[in-house]
Amino acid sequence: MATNRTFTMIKPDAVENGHMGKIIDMIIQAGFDIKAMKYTRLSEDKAKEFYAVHAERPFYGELVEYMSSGPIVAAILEKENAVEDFRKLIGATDPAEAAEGTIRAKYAENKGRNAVHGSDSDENAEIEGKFHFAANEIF
Ligand code: IDP
Ligand code: MG
Repeated sequence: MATNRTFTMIKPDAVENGHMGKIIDMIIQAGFDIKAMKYTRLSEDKAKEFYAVHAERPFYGELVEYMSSGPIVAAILEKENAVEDFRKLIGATDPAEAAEGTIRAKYAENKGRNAVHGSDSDENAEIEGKFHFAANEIF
């Protein structure tokens, strides 16, 4: 059953490039309620753990280095059909393939430094949300 929640990170490139506010505004304007949010930084170990499913991929080392390279915004978002609708709002992994008007089309640098994360399933949304937030940080 759909939980109507998803998890996102505004990634280091987007924060560094000054897009944090515009991305949060797009998320709110698209109808997502913010249930939890923090400005934080992943340690190398935490980035390794978060992306463990990609450990065998050739870009894993690069991904871990990038995701721990600077501050991020982590957030839990709520909306009907949250996971699927948020993936639509962010667009394809590679901004060159992302639909016009999506967050990645507007703000991502490339396939690796692609501005935002969005959970790919209800199950992962829950796991990823709990990875970043304690129960008393979720509203
Ligand atoms: P997703 O973020 O759209 O779900 P995934 O395939 O789950 O994409 O990959 C996780 C993250 O790994 C991507 O968002 C991107 O930052 C990075 N990544 C994916 N594919 C590549 C690649 O081919 N080169 C470099 N980085 C990549
Ligand atoms: Mg993914």
